[in-house]
Amino acid sequence: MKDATPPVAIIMGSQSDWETMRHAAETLETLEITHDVRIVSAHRTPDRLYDFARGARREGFKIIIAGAGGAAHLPGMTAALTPLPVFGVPIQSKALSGVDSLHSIVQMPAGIPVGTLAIGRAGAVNAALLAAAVLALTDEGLAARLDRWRDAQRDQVAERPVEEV
Ligand code: RP5
Repeated sequence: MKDATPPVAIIMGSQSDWETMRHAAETLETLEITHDVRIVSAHRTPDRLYDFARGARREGFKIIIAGAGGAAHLPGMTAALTPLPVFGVPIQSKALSGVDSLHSIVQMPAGIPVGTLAIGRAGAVNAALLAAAVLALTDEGLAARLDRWRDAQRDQVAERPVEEV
């Protein structure tokens, strides 16, 4: 029997994006949220993008996290092709430090939303946490895990700074 489709798809424009996007995957794993990870390039594999995005809802995905850098059209084109929520992660590019990626992803025209996160690792982690928060609306077990994750994060913050050597 075929395994059930996981609720979250993580897609990225290139193998080189994985160094950033693995933080989204690791965060989902910490929260026990199953996910699929794929390389889908808006420019180099446009047919793969079309097939994935057009079929994502039918396949059973609920949320798509899309990371891309530079001329980062992947999140926006994915959002144009599926009604599923799309969270975009701007990859920190070498030439322009990710400002190019951020501007490419964030400036969507009214009517096709992409929930755009911060550049780099913070964006990847937060995309996973946002996906978790959405899924937790209808999953009490996940809601409890997310509460515990936030409690643990809070408990790690010292009251006062220490001298760093
Ligand atoms: C984008 O081009 C990818 O998302 C990646 O961030 C960037 C560079 O890709 P590579 O040349 O490293 O494959 O499409």
